[in-house]
Amino acid sequence: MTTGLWDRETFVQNLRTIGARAYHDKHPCHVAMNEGRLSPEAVRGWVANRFYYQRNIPVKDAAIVSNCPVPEVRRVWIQRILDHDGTARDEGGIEAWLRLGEACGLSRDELIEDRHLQPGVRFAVDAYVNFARSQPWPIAIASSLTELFAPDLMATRLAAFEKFYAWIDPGGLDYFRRRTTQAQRDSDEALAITLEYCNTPKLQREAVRALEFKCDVLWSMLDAIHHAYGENC
Ligand code: AHQ
Repeated sequence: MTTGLWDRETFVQNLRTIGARAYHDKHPCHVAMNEGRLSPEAVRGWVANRFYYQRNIPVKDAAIVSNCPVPEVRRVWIQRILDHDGTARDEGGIEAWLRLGEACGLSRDELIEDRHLQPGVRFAVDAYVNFARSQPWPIAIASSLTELFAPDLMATRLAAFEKFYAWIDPGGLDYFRRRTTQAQRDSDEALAITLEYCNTPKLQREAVRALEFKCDVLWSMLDAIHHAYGENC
């Protein structure tokens, strides 16, 4: 990569190049999932382990808000906490993921008590939360830019679940339905903030490295799930 401050187009292209190489839509687990090759046990293992990621997203986002001194950015970012926690007990993405678990034959307590949580998933997610707590807030926001690539994956996944996993109650798929639009809004906001506040050569390169780190977080989670649930995941 060249030295000096990148213009907007170059910065965006350098971020998108990371996803094109390393985003987890290319992980063999997701390829198998989207081709309908996951066993029910593997789907349940993925749902149960991804719950640990989902429940930690608002914790990560609250860390970013707590580190950010800019009210305009906090006002945008606090919505992400509500997206997952909801504004009442039976709302939000965490609740929707619990319902996905029930639709797959997992009890709410199995997810809430992390009964199926794999060590590698725990360590990858905890690394992400600690990254958000310890990095400068613009760099932590840049790490969420994996969502630039999420809308396509969400749409592909939803179609695959409806086509290949009819044993799952379709009502459990609401999380994926809402994420297609939420991920687009999220990534639009996160990209605008990253372009505005990662405004030195050093911060621009740290933003690209943050996206590489986050791709490794997501990839490592699937490696651990693949190790636990066998060939077709
Ligand atoms: O469901 C996902 C989600 O709520 C988020 C928040 C965001 C972040 O702040 O890092 N990233 C993210 C992602 C979600 N789902 C993943 C998937 O494959 O289902 C994708 C992941 C992402 O692209 O970062």
